[in-house]
Amino acid sequence: MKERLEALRVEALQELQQVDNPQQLNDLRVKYLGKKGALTEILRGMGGLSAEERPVIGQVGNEVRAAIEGVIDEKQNAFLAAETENRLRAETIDVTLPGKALPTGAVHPLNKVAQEIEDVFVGLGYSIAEGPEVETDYFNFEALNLPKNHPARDMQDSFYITEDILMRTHTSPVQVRTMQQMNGKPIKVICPGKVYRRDDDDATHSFMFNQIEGLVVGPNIRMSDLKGTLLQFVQQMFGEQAQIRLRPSFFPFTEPSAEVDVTCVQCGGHGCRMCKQTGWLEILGCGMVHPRVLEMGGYDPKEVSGFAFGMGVERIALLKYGIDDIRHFYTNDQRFLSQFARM
Ligand code: 2NL
Repeated sequence: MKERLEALRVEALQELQQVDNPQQLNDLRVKYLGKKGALTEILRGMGGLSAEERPVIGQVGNEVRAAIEGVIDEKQNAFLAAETENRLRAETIDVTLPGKALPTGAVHPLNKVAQEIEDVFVGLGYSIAEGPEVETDYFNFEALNLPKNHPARDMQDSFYITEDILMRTHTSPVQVRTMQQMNGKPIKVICPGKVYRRDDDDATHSFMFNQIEGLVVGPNIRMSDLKGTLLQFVQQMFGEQAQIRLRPSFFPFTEPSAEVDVTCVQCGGHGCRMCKQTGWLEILGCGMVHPRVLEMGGYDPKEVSGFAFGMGVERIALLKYGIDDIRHFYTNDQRFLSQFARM
């Protein structure tokens, strides 16, 4: 019996050496150590042994079992270790690999320039006011001193919805609404937004464009306040070297009125193709609020005065980025737009 046990040990250990997967290992465990396994089979014969032989054979049986179990555990651990290593290898991330560049969006250049303009005036203490794009004749024209048969009210020039309702042609109606809401109190607002005019589109005109108007109303507001404000704006927008000049002009809602030029952004004022050798570029219109407009806004022109200005965002953006055609802003060509993502 002892010889059979020793032979079993040798056979089992030999066979275990050949094992190369967990399934095989488990099959051998059953084959040698299971309830109906080879070792159990041999030890079943212990009933026929003498009292002296039984403990000796029992001892050998335990040793053989321990030896086989030992090798099985060893193999088992080796399989486990290999499996863990494979899993870790599969999960390993090389953090030094370059990342994938994801396509990112960017703010449209017009919105970017509008934001910059707004930031300058917010920095000067202005509030921002918005209003409807569909307006009544009263807010768009009448309250701005453009009487019923004024040429600017020509049906040919505006998008009318009914005889009395139209797409606003400037953001001034927002300022009229602001004046009426402020009940005679001082005002310092800018009004950004889309405006609509029946123009044929070309390099410098569009039936829809973005305007920013400003309005300041209060005691002793002077033309010098207007000039200082506009110089501050222009220098923050185009650089400290920028200068302005005012030329007399006419708007029905301001008196006096002026057109404002900035020193050419291309040549700095020496004269070049961009400024047609004048050294100046026109950037906005302005003036002192007409007394009748103050009155219709609920203000007493003997008590307060005000200045106002209006500029086209497209025009400022064209100058700032040296773009030659306003239609680039609306075509949405990615080759054009993506250039502003990095600026
Ligand atoms: C331009 C010129 C201007 C105004 C807008 C204004 C508004 C009120 C009262 C008086 Cl409520 N004036 N706005 C004044 C002067 C010029 O815009 O060339 N815009 C593109």
